[in-house]
Amino acid sequence: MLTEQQRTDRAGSGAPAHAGLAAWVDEIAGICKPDSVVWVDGSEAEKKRLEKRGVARGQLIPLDPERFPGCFYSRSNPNDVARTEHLTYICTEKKEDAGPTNNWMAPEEGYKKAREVLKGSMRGHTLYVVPFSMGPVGSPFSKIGVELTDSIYVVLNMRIMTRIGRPVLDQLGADGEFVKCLHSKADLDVSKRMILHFPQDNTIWSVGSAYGGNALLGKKCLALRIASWQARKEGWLAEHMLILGVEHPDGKVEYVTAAFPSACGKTNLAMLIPPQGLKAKGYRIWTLGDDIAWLRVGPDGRLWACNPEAGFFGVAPGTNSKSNPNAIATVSRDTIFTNVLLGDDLTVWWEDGEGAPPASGTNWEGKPWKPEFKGPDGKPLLGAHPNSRFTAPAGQCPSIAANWDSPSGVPISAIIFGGRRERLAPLVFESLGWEHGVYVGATVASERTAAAVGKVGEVRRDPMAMLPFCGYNMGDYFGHWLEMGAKTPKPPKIFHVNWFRKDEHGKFLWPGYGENLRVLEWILARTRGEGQATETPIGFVPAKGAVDLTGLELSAGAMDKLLEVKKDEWLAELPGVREFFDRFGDRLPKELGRQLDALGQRLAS
Ligand code: GTP
Ligand code: SPV
Ligand code: MN
Repeated sequence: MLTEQQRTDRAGSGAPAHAGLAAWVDEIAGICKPDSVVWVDGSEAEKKRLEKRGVARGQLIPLDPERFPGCFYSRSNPNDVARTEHLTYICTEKKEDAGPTNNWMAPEEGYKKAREVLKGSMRGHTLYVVPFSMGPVGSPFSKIGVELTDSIYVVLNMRIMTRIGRPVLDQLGADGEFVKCLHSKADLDVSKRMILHFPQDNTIWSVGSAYGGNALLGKKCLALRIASWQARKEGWLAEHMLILGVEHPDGKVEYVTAAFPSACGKTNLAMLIPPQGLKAKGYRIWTLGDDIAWLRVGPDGRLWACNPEAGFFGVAPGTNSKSNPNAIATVSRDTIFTNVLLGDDLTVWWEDGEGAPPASGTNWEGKPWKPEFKGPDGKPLLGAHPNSRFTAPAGQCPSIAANWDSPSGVPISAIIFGGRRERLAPLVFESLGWEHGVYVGATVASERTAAAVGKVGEVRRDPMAMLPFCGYNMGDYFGHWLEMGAKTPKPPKIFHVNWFRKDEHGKFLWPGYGENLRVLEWILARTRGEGQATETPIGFVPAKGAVDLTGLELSAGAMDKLLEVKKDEWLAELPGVREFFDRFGDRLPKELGRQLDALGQRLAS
């Protein structure tokens, strides 16, 4: 317990009037034993102090102030460069409540194991207290968290990715509710790494990692795993989705959300620039979010979406001024680059990046690097890790919507699911209605990417792109989706896209990126009851000529291949779906079983 004097001192140091928060910080400090505790206020002066300290401690490297003003480089431990799904746990009282797709640990055991690692883990370090709001401070969508961390890198990233500091404490008041987020790098030992979620205690404990989704606890841990649990209880949705607006020539803007698995194109789609051939139509795309959307039923009976984040933590490799000019402009200043190539001239570069690489530098592993160097496999030595990232404020994006941080969110016309599949899934199809749309989302499959540790390329089921992020039993989650449709008077239509279908030579059939607007155009036409379509067993696909291909040179027959629905291939997919569904036992909503049977019948007839 604190003495009165300690309380007064703390008030002077920026600590809150919130007794519960103060007591919790004391408790954690008692376990981790930091040399000091600093309450983060979010000010500019504080940012400068932290940057200086990060540089002095070798955690940050300032980049060339001419070419990258306000930017820093950071390299995480080579064993710590992607989310570790196998070390991520949902710690509910009952194992069934975490469900068959999550790792589970009993809460008592989770706390005990992590406490062993946390004991004294912050000796010689400072414990930073970071109050943050997911969503605009004070918006009915928003949730408050407080992250305790021993990493300056985490504080500076949280400063970009969320709203932090004083205004959040003021909003929290003396007794507001908050998610208790504890993060300690500890000694970055993989064998002691664990990312634990205690949804019943509104608590997250992450130890032994300093990488993105493992350590920036507002992002996947709070805004998806804990929030999905809260959303089910409170009747809304927390989803792994981008939000974008399509402005029509008459100035009207329609909004869509899209859920694609990690590293499958959300940031790119959210920042899309209309291709040359469609320019004449006068479209503009506005970015509202690139990774997470929280959706609620609005007073008008539609679904409204809000981006709980305030920045982008985007994949660097492949980002260049041809694929994503808006992202390149966004990261031109005040950005943190993680695990890309650091040039000796204090610039950064990544594979398929912007311009020529530097003559020499240090790669993501800390190895000397030159363009001609080869790795142990005889291939060019990678400068950047495939999951290297940039962290940049959303407001810096040239396509950011004026209303991107509107407290009421934006009304959604279409929900799009998608995966990365060489075969099977056509470029786009429309579901037959909400229930079928939920089936389509629940059966999304995608090839693994470098965003998580594991075998890249392997196809796995990734329902609603939420497999690694749903904080409870996914059978119940499907049920919640079905209920949300039933209680939304004017639900959006649900679609599925696949930008990644390949030809027999292994080349992408669809050019993707900006050209994806052609598909969005058809999707939005369908939501207005326009747009020609052909009904197939899996849903509606665009009729011949219904996707505007003006100015696009596709190889002969490519569009037919892209829209082809092969009954035998889809039939062959069904046993795998059934097997997946069976894993949920009686937690699987009956409706999904009916949808699967009905699809089987449509395919067989
Ligand atoms: P997370 O941040 O991990 O959630 O990823 P994301 O879904 O935002 O993916 P992102 O937009 O960063 O894209 C990941 C990779 O997919 C990059 O290498 C892109 O170049 C590539 N990509 C994005 N859009 C397309 C597309 O339309 N076609 C093709 N072929 N590749 C794409
Ligand atoms: C993802 O993997 O989906 C990301 C990056 O957006 S991370 O923050 O690491 O989760
Ligand atoms: Mn993501």
